[in-house]
Amino acid sequence: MFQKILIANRGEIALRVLRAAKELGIKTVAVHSTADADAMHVRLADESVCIGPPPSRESYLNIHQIVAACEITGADAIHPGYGFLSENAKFAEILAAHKITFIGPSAEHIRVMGDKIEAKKTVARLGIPVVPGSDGAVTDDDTAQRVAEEIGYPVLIKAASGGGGRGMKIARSRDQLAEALSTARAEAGAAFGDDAVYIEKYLAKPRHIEIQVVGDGAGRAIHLGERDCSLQRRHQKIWEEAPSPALNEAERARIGGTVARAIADLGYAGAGTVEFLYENGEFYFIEMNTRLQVEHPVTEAITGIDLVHEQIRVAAGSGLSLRQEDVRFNGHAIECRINAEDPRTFVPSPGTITHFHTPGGLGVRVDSGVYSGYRIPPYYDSLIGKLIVHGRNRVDCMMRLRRALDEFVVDGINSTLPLFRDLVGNPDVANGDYDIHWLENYLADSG
Ligand code: MV4
Repeated sequence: MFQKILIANRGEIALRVLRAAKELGIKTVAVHSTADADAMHVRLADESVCIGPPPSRESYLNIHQIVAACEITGADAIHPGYGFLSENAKFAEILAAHKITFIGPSAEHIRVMGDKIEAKKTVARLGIPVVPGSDGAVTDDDTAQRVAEEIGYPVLIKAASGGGGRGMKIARSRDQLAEALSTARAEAGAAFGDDAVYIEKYLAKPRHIEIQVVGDGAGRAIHLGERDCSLQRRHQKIWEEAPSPALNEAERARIGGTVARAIADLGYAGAGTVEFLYENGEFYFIEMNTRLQVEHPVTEAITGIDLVHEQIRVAAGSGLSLRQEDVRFNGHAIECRINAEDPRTFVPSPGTITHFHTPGGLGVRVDSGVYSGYRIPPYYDSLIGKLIVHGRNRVDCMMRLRRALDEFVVDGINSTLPLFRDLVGNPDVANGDYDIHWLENYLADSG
């Protein structure tokens, strides 16, 4: 097992990883920018190293500084958290060259899943259902037209180097296709330095359902069920829950089994998420994330499994702590992302939190790196905490969530708490009756 882990991140996720390391008896090293000298992750770590000025590219994305911090402190391994360097194949390679363990999958698996065309080909070969579309990149109008006629309009043109919703264009009919293709290619080239695009059937009202997996890198993998992340705005998830209100036990076992088999065959190491669109009872792969995700706690709540423990174990060569038959799903969990933003316009609201009080009690977890008197710097994302509530079933979970939201106090800045207080009282949300467009329609209608 590792003696010392460096956490190449900040905020609530840095605390999340610190806690898991401490529980395993592993020493921790925090890194921070000059803007984060007062941050909780710096206070809670055994050691800390300042790695640069506030802008991320000079600190949390600065590979040389992070490797140097690792060598100075003698850390054996680096946990990247999410965002920043977590899905950077080059970073994983550089660490390998320095004999530092990257707590995550191989550089090769990160690279394959980062190229959305390669990812889709790879998972399709492994038996995962994908969205009907082109076999690979499409460059000419004739091929685009042939594919579109085959799958039927509307079609969606996506960038191979995109992901997370960036660089997509819809063509609703043949006369829109050529322009959509050339615009998509030009925008992809400008945004990513790669103009490769591919075509898919456009799904009009899907849910976003993702499967959590963990592989041991040696041909074994388990799935930990799904999360429904359909409630989102501009590709930012705000509410995630497990299990999905849309799936039954048989559907869960079937898609979970398919995904776990595929991830095992791939030889994948560590935690990963396979994202699907779900419409009319069918799953369609869209992307795979090769990192721990923001919303991982809802899976932890319903399985009782510590995902960061499993990541560390696998990276250290200790293997998974459990088999598929040991995984049991218990009750229902919902996560609300509390952002320092205006609850209607979502404009960021950095500044000093004058008062911060978190809810507690049975089934309530708050993951946050902030405290009363903390000043949120303007340089990073606006997540200030996550409220995760667990109940014996969805109704109990919603009752507890309403109560926990009532207790939560964030003063001095704007937060998205009022939005969640509205959402828990909404009949569609109460019924689990929503798709990926629901929240944007709701915000437009309630304006
Ligand atoms: C789609 C789609 C409809 N049809 N693909 C957006 C993010 C990227 N990961 C994939 N995305 C979508 N791909 C087909 N074939 C609709 C979306 C989409 C979406 C997906 C998940 C969560 C929120 C979304 C919001 C808008 C569009």
